[in-house]
Amino acid sequence: MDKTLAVNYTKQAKQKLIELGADLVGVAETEPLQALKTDPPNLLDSFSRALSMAVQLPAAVFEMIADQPTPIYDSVYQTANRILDEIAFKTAKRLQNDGFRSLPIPASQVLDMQNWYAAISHKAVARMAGLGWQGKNLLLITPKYGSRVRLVTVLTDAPLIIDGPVKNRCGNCMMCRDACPAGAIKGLNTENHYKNRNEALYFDKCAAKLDTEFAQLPKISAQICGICIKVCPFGRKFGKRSDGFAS
Ligand code: B12
Repeated sequence: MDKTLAVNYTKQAKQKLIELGADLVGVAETEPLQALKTDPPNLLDSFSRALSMAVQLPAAVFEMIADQPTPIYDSVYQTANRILDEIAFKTAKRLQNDGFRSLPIPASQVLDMQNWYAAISHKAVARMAGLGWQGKNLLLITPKYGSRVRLVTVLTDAPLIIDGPVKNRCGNCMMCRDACPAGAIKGLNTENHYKNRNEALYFDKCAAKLDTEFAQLPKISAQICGICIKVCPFGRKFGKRSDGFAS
């Protein structure tokens, strides 16, 4: 495919994803992602590109979270995963119809429950696709919605034009570290990405809080929390009118 054709094809593909319900879309090159642990290990071998997509979550859900996840957050979490899986499925089908090998990676499927690993990290893909940076909470932080997004990935060999990573904007902010109910966030910054989870988190404390405490609460069906997402200053202003209409 020549460059102009690839530029137009990428533009159209991204537009289609927005129409399908994605709020943010970006393209990463898979070559640097080969350093990630994937399942299977050769997952990326026949794919040169990864499309990353994010859907925003309703802000009011986070306003209701105080010190533990709520049943409404649990429901929104399930719905977002369904929407993302559907967008990824339809995208992979569309790219395949255009002659490109394409694989949707599930939004929230854990393959190794002991060590908490999926097929591939959506956050790493999203960061390389320019959707945001890796914050002190280890989550992807987007300039517009903060961490109030869920992510999905489609691997493909379509010659899409790649986007680049964006600069980390956490600065000296420690709001997620101070609010974490597990005391799991170390508060260290990274220019690119953490070498491993334990560089950013006391990872076992985070996983234990979610798995043995929050996931056991009534009407909570998964290892969710939401507190470091809620307190992050990025995304807090989004969805709030400033023209007096709502007051
Ligand atoms: C298993 C899992 C968990 C486990 C383990 C979490 C973990 N950090 O690994 C538990 C149950 C503890 C958990 C908790 C949470 N999770 Co979770 N989880 C997953 C899941 C299914 C797999 C994660 C995985 O394989 N991690 C492996 C590790 C090594 O990767 P990582 O955490 O991304 O960190 C590394 C890479 O990002 C790497 N990296 C970053 N950029 C680059 C670039 C290059 C080139 C390379 C080589 C590496 C690299 O640096 C990090 C350190 O090595 C993903 C979905 C998915 N497929 O990604 C969701 C996911 C990460 N979870 C998510 C969320 C929101 C949460 C919670 C907030 C719970 C909630 N929903 O309320 C907490 C937050 C925990 C935290 N602060 O990290 C979202 C994150 C969205 C976002 N905005 O970032 C995801 C992406 C689900 C989704 N579809 O949106 N989760």
